[in-house]
Amino acid sequence: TTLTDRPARARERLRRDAARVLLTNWTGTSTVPSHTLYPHQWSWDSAFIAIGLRHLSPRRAQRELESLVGAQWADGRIPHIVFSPRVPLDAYFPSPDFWRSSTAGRAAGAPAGTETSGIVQPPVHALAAALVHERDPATSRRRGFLERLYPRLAAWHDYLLRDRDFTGHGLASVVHPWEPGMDNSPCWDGPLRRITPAPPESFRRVDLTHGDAAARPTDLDYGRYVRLAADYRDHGYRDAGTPHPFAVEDPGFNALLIASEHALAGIAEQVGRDPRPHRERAEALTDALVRHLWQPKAGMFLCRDVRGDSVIEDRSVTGLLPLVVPSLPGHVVDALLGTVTGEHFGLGTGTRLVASYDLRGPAFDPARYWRGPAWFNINWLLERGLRLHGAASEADALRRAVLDAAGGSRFAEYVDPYTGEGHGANRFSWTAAVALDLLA
Ligand code: 9YW
Repeated sequence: TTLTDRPARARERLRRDAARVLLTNWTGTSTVPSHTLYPHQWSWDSAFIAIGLRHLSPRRAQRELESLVGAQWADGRIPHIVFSPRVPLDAYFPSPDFWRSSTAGRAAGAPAGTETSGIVQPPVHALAAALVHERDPATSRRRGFLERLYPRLAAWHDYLLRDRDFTGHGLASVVHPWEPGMDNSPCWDGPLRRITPAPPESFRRVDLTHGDAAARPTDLDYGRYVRLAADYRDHGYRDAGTPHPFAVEDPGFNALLIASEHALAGIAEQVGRDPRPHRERAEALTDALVRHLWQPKAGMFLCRDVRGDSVIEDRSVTGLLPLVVPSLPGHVVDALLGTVTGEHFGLGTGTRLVASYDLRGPAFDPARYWRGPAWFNINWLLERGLRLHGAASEADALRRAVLDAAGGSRFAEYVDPYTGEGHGANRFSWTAAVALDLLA
């Protein structure tokens, strides 16, 4: 059967259930990923949420992105969390009194009236803004949506390429495992070994009151996350002054920057600005990505440990995300398509959805967060990438599998890639959002 064979009633039920998740998780200005586990606004979550919300309310989807960029720092960074002042401090850790953005981040341009984290997440926002605009250009124009977003998105990309290019490769580095959005990926195990964890008694994990410890990062991971974030904060969140002992060139993060830079070219055109600098930057980034992170023997992109000056050999799904990049060399596309369906990711042969980590890798665990489970935002990106590069039947199959797993798991945060069994929070916003988008 194909997607269109899915009985109309089942599609309608899934659409209604997904819509209900997004309506319930809307706070009035933005959407929480989950009321229990993540009760504030998260940066890349908001981008995926807006992509789904545009089918329910284009205006609300615009506001989702506007409220996020409203917390942008003067140096251009879009913080990974925008804290809601209405949520108690002990509802999430690290809380605003840990990050202290409005005081510790003042020199880097943190806003005075809003508390945020000081790190970032993958730059998928310009892509989201373009898709939100396309859904209802008239409302977007009437509200001046793109006019307001364009300079902010351009400043965001400028920040990444100005302050985060540590190697001179022309790629952005991430400086904390939370930044690529894949917290406990086995790729970070090596670089993290150099970091002395903060003592366990110096912080209290709130996540374990909502989540199963076996499906979450470990205490040792958390100690290191805390140490890195506190050091960045204590250096005023200034990249030039911080040693950044954890620095990684991540292919997925940079691929999303490329896709967003292409989207920004389209947005520039819409608002009467010159799109060419964005196209040129997208092409330069694509060349740098292929030159520095493509690994022909692995048939995929691999991360680079900037401090250790070495390739990180673990195969993470981040290395397949460059499929969203339009102008990749043909041999790279062919190899990536082979890897998605090959023994390490097994799409269509073993797994239902693409796993977050190598099925054959030594650290693979089908239930532990970013060490194996399949994630819906990632599978949405891969569906798009497969379609972009002409693998229509694989894209159709993945679309169907995402919808089945989303509905079957009650919109779980992440699922076992083999069985589709849900883990983490349920009624998770981006899961509902990408399902709505794939149904549209
Ligand atoms: C954290 C909110 C975020 C996601 C990340 C995911 C997790 C933990 O939850 O991060 O405390 O920030 O790894 O990708 O954006 O859904």
